[in-house]
Amino acid sequence: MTQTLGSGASGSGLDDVSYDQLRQLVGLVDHDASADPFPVKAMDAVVFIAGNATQTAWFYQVAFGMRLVAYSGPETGNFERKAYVLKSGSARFVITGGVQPDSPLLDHHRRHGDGVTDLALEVSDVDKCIAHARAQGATVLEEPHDVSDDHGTVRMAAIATYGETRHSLIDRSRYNGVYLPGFEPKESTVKRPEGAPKRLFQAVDHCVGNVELGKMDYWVDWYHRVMGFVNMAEFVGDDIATDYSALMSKVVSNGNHRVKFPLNEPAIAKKKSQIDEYLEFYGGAGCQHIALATNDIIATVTAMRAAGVEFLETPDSYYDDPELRARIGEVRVPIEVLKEHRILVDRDEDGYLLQIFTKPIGDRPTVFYEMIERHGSLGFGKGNFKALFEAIEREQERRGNL
Ligand code: TYF
Ligand code: FE
Repeated sequence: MTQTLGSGASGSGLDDVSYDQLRQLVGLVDHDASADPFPVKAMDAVVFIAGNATQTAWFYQVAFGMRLVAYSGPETGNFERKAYVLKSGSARFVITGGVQPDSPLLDHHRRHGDGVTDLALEVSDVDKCIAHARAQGATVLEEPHDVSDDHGTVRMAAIATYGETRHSLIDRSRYNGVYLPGFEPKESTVKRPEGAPKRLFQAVDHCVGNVELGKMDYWVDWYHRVMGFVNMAEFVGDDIATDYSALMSKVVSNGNHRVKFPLNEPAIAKKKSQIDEYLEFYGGAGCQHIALATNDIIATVTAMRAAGVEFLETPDSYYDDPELRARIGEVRVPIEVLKEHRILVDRDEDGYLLQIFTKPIGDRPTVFYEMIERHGSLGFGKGNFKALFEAIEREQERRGNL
């Protein structure tokens, strides 16, 4: 199959990722969407509010190797805010920031700091999704409406999810502009370093939400009812939670696993939960981390480190553990190479994955990133949870929040 997903109708060719590539990158499964009450095609965009969108857009170009493709702001007739659209493969980020002092974006930023305001979803039928969501009691923030320009028409709407986060629903099947009406094409002036990979990641793999204590099951049920999402096998239950993780976690996804949303809540454990730290500093529930799928995590991490990105440290003991070595077996590089780059590895019945986590990328200890390279595994690195959570707790302690 050579069908292309998630790049919209506007593909210049540069950003296209084939269905077969995506199947490997993010772990797709077969699914019949015809009976789906809320058919979701893909993430349309991860939309951020930043205290300084102009500089944050620069960060994603330099440190994450993303390509600037579009812009909207005072120069294009939007006097209230600036918005920069960045792409890497099928992944699209939109960085927004307030220009006028009374912009609601700045109020949002005052409450939450830099963070994700919208996990926008590409859907084939906005009206059908909204009718179903409304019948299931979801809060409709924007009714279905058309927006048009010379490049066609986009139909869109929005519903509320956890905290002040929203899901915009976007049907861009009748549109061939660069992003949305109101945006103009804009090219990066940042040059890719010599020898750097063409792009550092190809797709959004999953977007994790942190919700308040006791609310995880509410939101899992909400994604079942409102969006027809299904449970994925991987979860952190009571047993693991109190021993070392200090969190509980379940994963919901759309039918073919293209869109995966793990949901965390704090657990009462021996130490202050990393989820409580997030909730305190974000000011409530919100998006905790975005996992980005790469087909060469070594090259990706090398390029990101060279640009100054800081990753969590994994101790030597992780790599020297004979139990880990026995469980992991052969992977595409020697364990010594993973150790050199501090990349984590996990194996399950379907295959293995390589992953690494950045430190929080903003001023508040809230949003961070994961880079993930899948080789058959459809999981989230359950075997790494202990080592990972210990690394997160070391950082929490350095911040004085443990
Ligand atoms: O998305 C996941 O489930 C993994 C592991 O606070 C994880 O990336 C889970 C919770 C968390 C940090 C990472
Ligand atoms: Fe993750």
